[in-house]
Amino acid sequence: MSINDKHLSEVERIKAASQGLRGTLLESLHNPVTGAVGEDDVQVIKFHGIYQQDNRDLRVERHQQKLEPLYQFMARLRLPGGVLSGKQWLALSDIAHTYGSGSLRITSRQSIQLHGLFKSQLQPTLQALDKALLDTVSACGDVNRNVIASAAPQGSAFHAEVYAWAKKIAAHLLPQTHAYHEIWLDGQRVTDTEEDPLYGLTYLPRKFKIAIAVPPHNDVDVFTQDLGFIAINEGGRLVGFNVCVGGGLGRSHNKPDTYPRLADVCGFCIPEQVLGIAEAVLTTQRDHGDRGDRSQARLKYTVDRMGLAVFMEEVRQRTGFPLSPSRPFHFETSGDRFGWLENDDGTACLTLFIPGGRVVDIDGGLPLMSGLDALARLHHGEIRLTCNQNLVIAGIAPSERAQIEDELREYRLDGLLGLAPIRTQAMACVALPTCPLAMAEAERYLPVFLDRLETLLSEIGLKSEALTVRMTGCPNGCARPYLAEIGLVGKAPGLYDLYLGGDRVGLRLNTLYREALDEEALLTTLRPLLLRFASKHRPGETFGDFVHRHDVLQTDSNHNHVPMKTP
Ligand code: SRM
Ligand code: SF4
Repeated sequence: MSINDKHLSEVERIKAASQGLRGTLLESLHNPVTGAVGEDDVQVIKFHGIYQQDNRDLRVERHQQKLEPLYQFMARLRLPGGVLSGKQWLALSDIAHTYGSGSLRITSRQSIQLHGLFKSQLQPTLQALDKALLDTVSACGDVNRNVIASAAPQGSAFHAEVYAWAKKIAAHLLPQTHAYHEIWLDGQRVTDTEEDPLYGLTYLPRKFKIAIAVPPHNDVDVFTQDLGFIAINEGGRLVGFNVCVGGGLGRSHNKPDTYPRLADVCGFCIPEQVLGIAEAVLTTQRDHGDRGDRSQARLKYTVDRMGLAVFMEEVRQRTGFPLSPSRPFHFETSGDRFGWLENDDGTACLTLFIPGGRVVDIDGGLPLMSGLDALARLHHGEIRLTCNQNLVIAGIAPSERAQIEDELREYRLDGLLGLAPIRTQAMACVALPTCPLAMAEAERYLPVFLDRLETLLSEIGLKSEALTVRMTGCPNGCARPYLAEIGLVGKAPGLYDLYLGGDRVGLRLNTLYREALDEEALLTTLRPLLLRFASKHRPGETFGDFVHRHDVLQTDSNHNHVPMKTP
């Protein structure tokens, strides 16, 4: 019996009946009785890069007033490689103020989310995005998601080549339906077949993610992707990519058959083979992924069920060529390097830390949005987003630099450059109030927790330690907490599971250390470990490596391996 002979999940029925991802969205949009879209359309709209949400802070109040939840939508951009022009940034800022919550959220996949859009604002929002040559096609749903690529080194010709491949892969794997144009832009029904030439009628069993890393930077966390490419630079030339298959982080509490898994390095390909490999891995997952149980549907489970060697043999048959042996590579960082960096071509880049990835003007606080708007107005180069939710003003000409420095001071953004590394290396997912799956706070609570952790580190003499802390509001792993030296995974309001022992380059998963701790318990648990680290660590050793080396952690799951195996 094949894996898909069993009962198909409800989402499979919805996709098959969606008429090329149209569903009944047009009717839903024009239904004045509710702020929501129809039940099936909640699934269909995701393929257009949009999620239906409600403001969870207001749930109880709305319920007491006998009102339906305050339905609102989040729109996520498709932005391969995370590159925007200054003009596009300004358009986004304008859209956020006109239709959204007045903030832009830089995501852990190098994209931007607009939150707080009401149903009636969706069409105008997507039309305004279209005018700025931006869209949200396939930013969510059971398709290939935003293709991400290292944001560093920002200015080299090598990086430009890698970025071009990210765009080519994204274009190659884009669904062909005209539904997006029809529903959001011009309303004209174009005759197209309902069966996508690549994805078929029911698309993929689950989301599919691709990244390209440019060593020595693993800012994309390449081993957490369904399919990862590691760009190989020989003599300054892009000679090809190591191919990594089978990564993914999502898991559920109390469901041991769900787990994070790092991808395996399966071999090497030349650039001209990349599109073929991406298509073959994607279609192997399309045909062999579990369509009955969505918690088992990601490619990592398909790989573990089939066996890596069998999976890769299927890929080989589809491409018609074998992979060559993988080439040596070396990662030194997975975080961002902040401040000014000179590029090969005489220009410079300025990487700015964006707290929680949230770009907003805070009343009486930092005017971050206005400041970035001012920079976008005067900057003629690109703006790049990083997979650590930060932002790079890229390609700054020497003549621009003084003006940019003036604006930084004017809007007090220069203050973001001098923060303690414990803050700038940290990451949190969105969580409350918009994420329906959040069990605890993350983005809003991380700064509070870091205040206390920073004080503790100062007391112990570890203030300048660039420890990685990643926090999520549930075990789905959106801020990639399972790679952090200290990973905090929400279990219930105010309670977090504590994971320890990740490295700083994304080669090792951390391990569950203690469950369901509140703030006090987290700090009292961490204190003796940090004290021991402060007095006993080897020169240059990180906290994650230290706890991993010592008998602090329990023996690990089978899935916590350094991803260097070849089939
Ligand atoms: Fe995520 C679902 C936010 C990166 C694993 N993620 C969600 C949703 C859409 C909740 C939902 O399904 O209704 C969250 C929306 C919250 C909100 O209000 O905005 C959400 N995920 C995010 C973002 C915005 C986190 C952030 O703070 O930056 C990231 C958007 C990325 C993008 O631009 O495309 C984001 N999500 C990730 C990552 C990290 C990555 O891709 O590098 C992961 C872990 C890697 C992986 O996929 O395994 C991730 N998100 C999930 C999962 C678990 C998937 C699984 O295999 O089990 C879910 C839940 C699901 O799909 O059922 C999820
Ligand atoms: Fe929501 Fe959980 Fe993802 Fe955080 S990790 S954004 S709480 S789904």
